[in-house]
Amino acid sequence: MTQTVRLTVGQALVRFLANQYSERDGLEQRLFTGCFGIFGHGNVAGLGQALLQSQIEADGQSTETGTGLPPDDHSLGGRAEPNRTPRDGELPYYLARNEQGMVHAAVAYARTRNRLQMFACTASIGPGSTNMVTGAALATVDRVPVLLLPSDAFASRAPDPVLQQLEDPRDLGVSVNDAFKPVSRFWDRINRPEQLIASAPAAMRVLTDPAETGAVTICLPQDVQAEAYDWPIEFFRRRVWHVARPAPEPAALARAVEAIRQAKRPLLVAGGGVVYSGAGEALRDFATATGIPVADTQAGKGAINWDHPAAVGGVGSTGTDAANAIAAEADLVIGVGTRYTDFTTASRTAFRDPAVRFVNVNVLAFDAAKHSAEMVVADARDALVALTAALEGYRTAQAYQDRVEQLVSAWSLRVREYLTPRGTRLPAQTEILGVLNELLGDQDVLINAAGSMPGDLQALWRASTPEQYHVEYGYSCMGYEIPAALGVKLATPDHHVVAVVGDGTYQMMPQEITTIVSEGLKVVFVLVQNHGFASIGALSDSVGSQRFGTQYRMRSARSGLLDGGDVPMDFVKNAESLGADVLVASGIESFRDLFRTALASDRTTLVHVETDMFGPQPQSSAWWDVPVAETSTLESTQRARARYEENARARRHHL
Ligand SMILES: Cc1ncc(C[n+]2csc(CCOP(=O)(O)OP(=O)(O)O)c2C)c(N)n1
Ligand SMILES: [Mg+2]
Repeated sequence: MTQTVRLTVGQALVRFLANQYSERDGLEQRLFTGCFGIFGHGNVAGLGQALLQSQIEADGQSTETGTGLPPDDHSLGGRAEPNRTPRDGELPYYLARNEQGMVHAAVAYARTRNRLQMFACTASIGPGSTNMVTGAALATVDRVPVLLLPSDAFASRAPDPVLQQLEDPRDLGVSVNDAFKPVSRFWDRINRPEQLIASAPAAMRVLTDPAETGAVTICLPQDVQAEAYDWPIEFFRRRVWHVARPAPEPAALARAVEAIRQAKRPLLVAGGGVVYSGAGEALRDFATATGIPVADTQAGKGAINWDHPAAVGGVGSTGTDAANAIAAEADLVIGVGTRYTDFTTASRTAFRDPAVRFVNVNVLAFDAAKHSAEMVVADARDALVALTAALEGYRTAQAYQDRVEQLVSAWSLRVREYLTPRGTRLPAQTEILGVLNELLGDQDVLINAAGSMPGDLQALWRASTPEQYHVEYGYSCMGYEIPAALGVKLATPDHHVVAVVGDGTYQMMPQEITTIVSEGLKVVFVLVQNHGFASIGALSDSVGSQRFGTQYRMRSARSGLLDGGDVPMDFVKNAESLGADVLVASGIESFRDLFRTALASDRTTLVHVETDMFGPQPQSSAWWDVPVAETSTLESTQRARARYEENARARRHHL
């Protein structure tokens, strides 16, 4: 007879998650480091009770928590050494402040752990759950695993409509959690306890599959979470998920090799897949052996060190002039682990040789097939090693290598110009980035996601390792940076974690600062205060919309518009009130000093620096397709439309 154990669905899920492991290259580790959560009536008695019980059982001492104890000395200072390495059978709980923030933190954690370790997130029903939808989309777009456990209305429907329940008169099976379907790689709802036996392993498979991974959503009706069932004991056995390195098919590899051997001006584009695969060394060896230049995307930056002779920097709309010149002339593009977003292809204008062909190496066939490429559906590291071996004797011509070198050294001079302080009262943002690039070590982490900084960073940041460069640009989600600092710090506690945050993005999601402080973690924030949207302001200008609605100004009594004085929002007091130390810099030298102070401090610190919204910023040689009004009474718009039509002529399909 099968041995069983009687547990609630919440208890069974926690026990199951605590027994999952991942393995790649012989390294076996816990798949789930913990569970972020915010409790409400949807999960407090279900998953909440189960998380508490797992913690108490792991303590093995009493059946009560330590909540009655007085707070320790560290409760305000953030000096404690957190030690939440999960114990056997335990899923440590982390209290976040906003559900979107907790998903961002979980994603940042999983990205830093190369998708081999991750978090679950539990939310109450209704708003708590739908707050996670944006985080789910980010995870799925960026191909980073996170397990989402939104609570759902009663499966029994007995008390319907329960507080916060959406009612659809045509379909009583619909809930707000159906909104997770398009942004999840796997979606299920557990209406009967035993459904979890099929659902949980299926979810683990997707989370640990390099091609399919993203947000995985298991909706848990609040009555079912607390319902007991007799679970077969084997359901909770230790389970190891082997993270695959699919090998390249010999025939596909041969076709790729043939295409590369014929190429005179090949260019390799390294995407995030190179990083997740740990293919940095294989990439550098490939480039050294073949002389093929390597450009990178936002997610792939650092996979090749910036000073490698083959490295040409970021490619595309915010790329370097060197990479874009080479892309324009390339007769073969080798895309490795990239999904070719519009920023990478400069909205399909980057690759201009009429006869350009593509070879794509990707674990996901969907991406490998893009631009009518020769498809190599395989792990990036193993495919690069195989390609390097099969290409023995092949090398690009010396003249081509010389041209690459010339373009790169010309670009280096431009970089120096942007990073060098100009001595103005308000520094340019690029000067700030220059100081950060100078003072951060190879394993320290810089975080950014939205605004004008990702573009400047892609063009100017010199990354020696991929760990150093954590820019979320698949979803470019304002509000990511602060919660991401929490996730990255949990993943890499021994290194500095620095999030550069725009004033716009800060106002979207500052509250996880409190979570960081409450966890006793130390990170550094750099708040770049330019009183509005430098990014969208410049974009607005370029499309003829005159920077409309892109500055934080008071509504003026005279004009009735938002063009009065600066809004007296006090970021310093705000960050202090959340528990951070704040240092206010004035000018670039003061910023350098205070940033050093912040690095040396053992407390979470925000360095506030005011910058010049108007730059200067690196002007890209490549285009980004943002349609301009076809008809307008504004001359600025009419001029922008003429420019748009001119640029759009270069846009092409690669068929
Ligand atoms: C959640 C979200 N809303 C809107 C946008 C569109 N958007 C991109 S950048 C930006 C302004 C960012 O302002 P700030 O953080 O001050 O950075 P800056 O542009 O000044 O560098 C906006 C509104 C976005 N990317 N994400
Ligand atoms: Mg701003």
